[in-house]
Amino acid sequence: MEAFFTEGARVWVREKEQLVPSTVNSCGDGTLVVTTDYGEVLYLQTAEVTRERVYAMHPSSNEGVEDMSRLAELHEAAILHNLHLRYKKDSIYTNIGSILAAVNPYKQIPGMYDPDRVELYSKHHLGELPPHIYAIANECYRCIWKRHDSQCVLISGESGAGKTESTKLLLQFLSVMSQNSAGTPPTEKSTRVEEAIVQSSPIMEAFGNAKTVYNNNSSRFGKFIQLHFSEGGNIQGGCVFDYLLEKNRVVRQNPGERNYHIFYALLAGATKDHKEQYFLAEPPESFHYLNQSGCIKDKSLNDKELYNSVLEALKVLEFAEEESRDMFKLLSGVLQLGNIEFMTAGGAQITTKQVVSNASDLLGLDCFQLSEVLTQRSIILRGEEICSPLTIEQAVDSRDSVAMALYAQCFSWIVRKINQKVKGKENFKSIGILDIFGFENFEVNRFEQFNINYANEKLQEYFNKHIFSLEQLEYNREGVQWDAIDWMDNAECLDLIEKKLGMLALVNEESRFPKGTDFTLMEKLHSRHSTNPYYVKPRLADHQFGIKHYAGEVLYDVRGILEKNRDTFRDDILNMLKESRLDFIYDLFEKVGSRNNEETLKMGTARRKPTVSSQFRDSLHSLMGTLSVSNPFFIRCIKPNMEKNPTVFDPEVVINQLRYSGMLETVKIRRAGFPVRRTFVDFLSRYKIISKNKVSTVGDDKKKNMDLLTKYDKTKKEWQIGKTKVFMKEALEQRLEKDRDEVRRAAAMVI
Ligand code: AOV
Ligand code: MG
Repeated sequence: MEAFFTEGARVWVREKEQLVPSTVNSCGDGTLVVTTDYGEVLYLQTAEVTRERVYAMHPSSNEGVEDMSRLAELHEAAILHNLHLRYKKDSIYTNIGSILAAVNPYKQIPGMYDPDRVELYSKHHLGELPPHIYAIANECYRCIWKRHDSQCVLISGESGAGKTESTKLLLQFLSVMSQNSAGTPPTEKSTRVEEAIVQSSPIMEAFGNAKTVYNNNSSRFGKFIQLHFSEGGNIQGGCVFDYLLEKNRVVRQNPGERNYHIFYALLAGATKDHKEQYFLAEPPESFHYLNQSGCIKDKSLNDKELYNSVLEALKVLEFAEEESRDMFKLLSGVLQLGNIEFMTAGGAQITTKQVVSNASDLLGLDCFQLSEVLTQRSIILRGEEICSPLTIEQAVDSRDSVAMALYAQCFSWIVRKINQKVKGKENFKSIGILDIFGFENFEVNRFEQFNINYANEKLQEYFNKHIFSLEQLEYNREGVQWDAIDWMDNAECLDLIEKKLGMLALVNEESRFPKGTDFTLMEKLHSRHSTNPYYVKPRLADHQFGIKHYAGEVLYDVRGILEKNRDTFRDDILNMLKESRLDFIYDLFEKVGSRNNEETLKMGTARRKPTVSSQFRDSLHSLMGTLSVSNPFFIRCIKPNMEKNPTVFDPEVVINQLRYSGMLETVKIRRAGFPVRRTFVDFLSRYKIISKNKVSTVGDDKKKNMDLLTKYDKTKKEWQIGKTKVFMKEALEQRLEKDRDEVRRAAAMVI
């Protein structure tokens, strides 16, 4: 039978295995003409149009839903379409129960984050107002008291998806809640902790973010911010943990990318006097550390404005004037270092004497000593100093290692300073917010990407564990009936990376092995893992290995991995820095331990300190430990296109992210499951207040609870009773909470 659709009807059309939302243009004369929502016009022979190929869309899919667990049609195209519909209306947030999907709008949406929105969302329960990051922040805040435990918000998404912006919005909301809370007001004299925490963002971003091909403000370090709340609801203190700053960027950038924002900001914003004193009068193009990538400016980045906001933030955080000055001197010194050039004449010789002298001035170093360490290496052997000349390449490396060490130490110092400022009591509960560097797959991927993607893999594991495996376990344990859901487990990929004899272990083993090179490492990786389905041994490239990550296959360049992982720093260079006339520089390096001192120099036992990747692994594990004792909220950030464009919703780009993040399965499990659970006692004590007059007072807790739940939902669709707990859908909990609030409010008015 010939299919017939009226003009303007909304349909799903199956094209290349994928369902595409479309509108019927015409139907007749043997042809069905439709325009897809992604702009394509399709001509189909009506005789071939089967129910498989074209079918009417459910009205709910046409209107869009705020919570995807309410979608009438459940397939990935429907989820994609729902996000698209909402995106077109500037509704970038969509709920999946209490999980939030956030599509990056790449533009400011008017009114979206105004103070009155904070106010509004703080007064409503999750689900009562349209989805918003403030609604999640509010729920998280309330949960401290509702659940009596610490909370955390885990923000995931690939590079440029919007994690850091989301983090700032959460901080902003929580800071307002803290200020408005009924708790004891903090002393007014010094900067309030909330303000200091909010103001730490511009500083950390200036020093830790940079333009990459994926994101003009890409975080090149991971951070976990913990806010400590008092029982009265205000922030009493906080703590920032930072992870693995990409220090290589200080000396080298890929085409189209930039160094850390702060360098350009300094050059754009410093006063004339400072520019002269710090040798900054030349434009950014004249600095080797800024001109290698061909990218100095971007219209989305305002370097001068950033400089001013950093100065402002430094003031709020009460950095002393000398401290700020020392920091800027260090940055200027790094820029000068980059301009030191060499030529060969029986070993490397410096050709830019004036630049060395400028750098020494700024860093408080002895000019002669600096020239020496850059061109020759000296070691003390049995009490005697032995010098050997360096090649140009080695001289450049030593110059770069000084620059990187200065910058990395300065960054750690800033984080320490911020922590001193925001430190406070930790006697109640906390909210932690995790903002890491997103998944990356560049043309060339190195050690940094290996670690970044490993961290993302870990975060995905955490998500899977919470959303899928713990959930199923709990239903089984409590004897709750429900349909099991298949999900994509990334445990095997993580095993490949971090288990015993896994890739990390090999990298570390080879780093400790004195004769190890990048190529011996690659051979070992290939020979031990090439049969692993998650490992990729490229057919052609002789310097690459690959991993099939949850978010896609990435090839890594093995060259440079061992050196970066060892992260050794020459003793003679370290000693020179420790002799700086400037207290600031001296302090930065005072505690940096010597790695190659005499006793460890004996080959074989050298490099006892943990390698970069093993430190990173340990810090990730310890972070996971912290997270596992708090109640998690998840925000999944989604990039609508790869061009940073505010108008394009690229279905291919989005669907890929939905797939690898397990969005469809998440919607399914949220729909099938009962994500809210409370023990019988807990449930009763919380909702006793609304059960008065509604349920009989006889019977045990379980019976009383069942009575109340039945009053709310006779069909039992929204709740189940387990062995020790009540299980509910989020919507039912929201109704209970609302009624509880009303009763309490009414009671308060009577008094
Ligand atoms: P990321 O943190 O997830 O990437 P960002 O949070 O830096 O990504 O977002 C990238 C850019 O997208 C921002 O600089 C904004 O221009 C824009 N953007 C993101 N979220 C919003 C929003 N809610 N409203 C308006 N614009 C937004 V990386 O740090 O690269 O993984 O390592
Ligand atoms: Mg970021």
